[in-house]
Amino acid sequence: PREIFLKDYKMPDYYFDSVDLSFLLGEEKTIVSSKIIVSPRIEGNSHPLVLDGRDVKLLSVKVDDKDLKEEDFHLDSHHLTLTRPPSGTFTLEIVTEICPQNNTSLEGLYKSSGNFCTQCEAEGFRKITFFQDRPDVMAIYTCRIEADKTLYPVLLSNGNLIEQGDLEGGKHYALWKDPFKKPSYLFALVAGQLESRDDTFITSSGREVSLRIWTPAQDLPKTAHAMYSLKAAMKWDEEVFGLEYDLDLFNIVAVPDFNMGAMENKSLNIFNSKLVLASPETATDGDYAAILGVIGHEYFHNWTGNRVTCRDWFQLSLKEGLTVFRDQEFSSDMGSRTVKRIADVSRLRNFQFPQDAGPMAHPIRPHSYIKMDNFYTVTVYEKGAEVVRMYKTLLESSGFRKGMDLYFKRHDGQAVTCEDFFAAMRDANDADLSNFLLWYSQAGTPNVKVVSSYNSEAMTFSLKFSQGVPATPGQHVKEPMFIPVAVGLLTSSGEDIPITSVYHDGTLETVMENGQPVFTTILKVNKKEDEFVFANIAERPIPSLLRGFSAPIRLDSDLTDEDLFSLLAHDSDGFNRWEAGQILSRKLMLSLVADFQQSNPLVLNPKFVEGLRTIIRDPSLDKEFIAKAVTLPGEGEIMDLMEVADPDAVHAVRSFIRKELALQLKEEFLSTVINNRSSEPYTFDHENLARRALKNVALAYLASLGDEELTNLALDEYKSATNMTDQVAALAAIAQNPGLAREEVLLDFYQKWSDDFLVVNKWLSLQAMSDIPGNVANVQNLLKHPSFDLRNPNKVYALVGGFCASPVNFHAKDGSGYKFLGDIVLQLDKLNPQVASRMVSAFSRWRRFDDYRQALAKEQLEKILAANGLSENVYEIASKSLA
Ligand code: B3K
Ligand code: ZN
Repeated sequence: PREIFLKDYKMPDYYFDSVDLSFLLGEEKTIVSSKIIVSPRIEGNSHPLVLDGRDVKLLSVKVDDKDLKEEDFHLDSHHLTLTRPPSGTFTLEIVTEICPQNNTSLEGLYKSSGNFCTQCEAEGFRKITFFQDRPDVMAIYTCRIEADKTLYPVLLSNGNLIEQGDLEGGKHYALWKDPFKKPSYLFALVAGQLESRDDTFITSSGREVSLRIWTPAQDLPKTAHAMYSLKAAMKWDEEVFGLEYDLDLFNIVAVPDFNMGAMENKSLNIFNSKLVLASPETATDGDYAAILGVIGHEYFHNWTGNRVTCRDWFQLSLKEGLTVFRDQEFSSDMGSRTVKRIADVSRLRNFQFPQDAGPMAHPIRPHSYIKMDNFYTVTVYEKGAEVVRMYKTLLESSGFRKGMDLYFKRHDGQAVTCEDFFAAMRDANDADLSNFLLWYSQAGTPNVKVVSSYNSEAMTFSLKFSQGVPATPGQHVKEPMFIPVAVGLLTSSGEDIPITSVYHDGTLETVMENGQPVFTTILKVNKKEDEFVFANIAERPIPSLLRGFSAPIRLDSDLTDEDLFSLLAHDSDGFNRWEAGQILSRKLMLSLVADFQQSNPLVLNPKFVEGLRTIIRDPSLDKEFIAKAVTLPGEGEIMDLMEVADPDAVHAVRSFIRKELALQLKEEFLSTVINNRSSEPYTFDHENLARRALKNVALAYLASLGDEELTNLALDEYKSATNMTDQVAALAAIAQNPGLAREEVLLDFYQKWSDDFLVVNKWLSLQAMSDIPGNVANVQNLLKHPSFDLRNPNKVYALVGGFCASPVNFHAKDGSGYKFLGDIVLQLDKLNPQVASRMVSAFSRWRRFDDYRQALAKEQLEKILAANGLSENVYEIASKSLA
């Protein structure tokens, strides 16, 4: 396998001005013809034209209407090379044959539930025809689709429908033209038996846009929330960024077999069904929220990704980090900003921080890759979004908007780089962003330590920061980063202290806004050691550090437990109020883990219990916030903080605290369950989803005790549930403990929902993630269950992915979990390398565990690497994990 480097980027020698595609969709094979107008980038250049192609059979190739002579081209398994193309602009016509029916990789053209669909990002277009399959080659496309009319009544592609009609032999055709230039990765085609939910949206300039969401007929009733989400996203992008939709038609198609969540193909978004279909009976609040976010995300790509795209795949975060940031902001504005921030930061800590500390660590703009698919990561996406968020923190909303406006003004219709985005932000604001670009090139999560001191005579309060970025593969020496730290100061009774001026680098900076003191200020930490001194501070304050999680770092402060309890009770920054509780929880869990390892008795700090009791009882707090605040950090997050990760100890401690809280806060949890029931029909609005979230967290605590009374309470909740949120929450609560109740309710749930594959996936994943001892055998059996299918990614993510997310069973000391995954990865790799590679990633942190487990995991990685015909996808993850 060959590694590709950012530093080797070269502009293409040829551009494609227009691409006319024609598809004859058949049951055995599909014939693809393409007619491309090719121009040399530099007039008179005589470079060969290298086209990418994979698993495509070449039927013919013509240049300017003449068959190309054998000596003028060269064909190998990955390329078609025109060795002596004409010197000026010319017409290239290629005919290929492909077999979508046998394409289990789900990239290129494939079949899902009898329908044809495509997935081209990143490099799937080359599985359709020979092409310069790179994002800096942008062209105007037409697409003619011909197929059997009964089997494939609906024929869709990008842009506008120009022509359609019937043909002989029961066939029909459609001709689509996309007026916008695009790279091949945004091409899409869908053909099948689908029906649409139709609606319209009037843009701010008065253009009427037809909106259509396509699914099999029986699923149409479940598309209402997706349509609502789409319209909300269109309106939000106009209001917040002044960005309007640019065509008269916007299509979304839902397909059950899809590697990722969704794809932003120009005007023809293709979605994994689970991110479109929802009804109160079958989808949870979590599903509703995910649909809102992802429908928004793909729609927002129309500007950040499609109108302005990436020069090369190393720049992926240019569109993904930015678009994730945009979808996060959208969801915040549609719900609770604080709770959304908490959820996003938890995700970052649980998944991205571990990646940044492991063998696959890479900067948000990687320096190299073997297989690009492996770099659609939490680092490129979620850390990328944090980097975009820091611009907004530094430049404020209005400055950020100016930067966005300039970015579109400069680059609409272009394929650009992360520096271009940076330059637009800087230039629009005349800002000094000094070494901010290091966020794009340095991997690893910065460690920042802060020491505070108060000087009562001078009435000053000092914060001394020191920072360091850990070494990561290929990057041993790091430079100090530019870190915006949002800080507020609290009095001992919890009030915000007005901030007027801060000394830094020997100068006194006034931080007033409109002549008024501020309550939060942004400290720009950008040296290895950096000190900031607040002036006019009349008492020793409690600092509220990194408000809103203003930078993706690990912060270590000298706050005492007393300070943290005070922040938990009073901080005016909702995020930091939650964070204070989390810091306390992390400390508590780590110290109990040490006790557990030394066989000391486990005792829960009563102050911690009282802190949570106050939160639960506080009627002024948002219920969803309370639900988050009483949820302990995940086991992965704690293992990530340990010298040697000990899954058994972490699991035992987390279970102990949960049970202890359930016992000591039983009255509070019981009344929470009782007071938050509702007989009203389901609505997905903040008040109701917050109510359900809190009730179900309380129920889970209570049911963790496993006694009969509380199990019966959960059973009653299960039986009386009128929506999936409550039903599956009650099921999960009961299923925490092995026993008859668990078995019965799991069986009942399956029998109720066996016809709904999305609900069945919840049933699979709930069992897969279970921490009941020896669960690997149960998961093995589920592999053989009629509802499971190794070719469907959602099912693999639910069952195999779910299993690997359960630390105790995946990391079982007998190696059964590792062996299970090793075997499955090899089977999966033959069908779908992208999915196999996502699964093998569960091994990548193997060095974090004890020697015994290390040996077992290593054995599996070696077994995988030794297999014949291993995909590049799995090879890259497995070999880098072992390196
Ligand atoms: N851009 C797509 C990702 C496709 C990845 C294919 N390996 C989804 C998204 O981020 O919107
Ligand atoms: Zn995206």
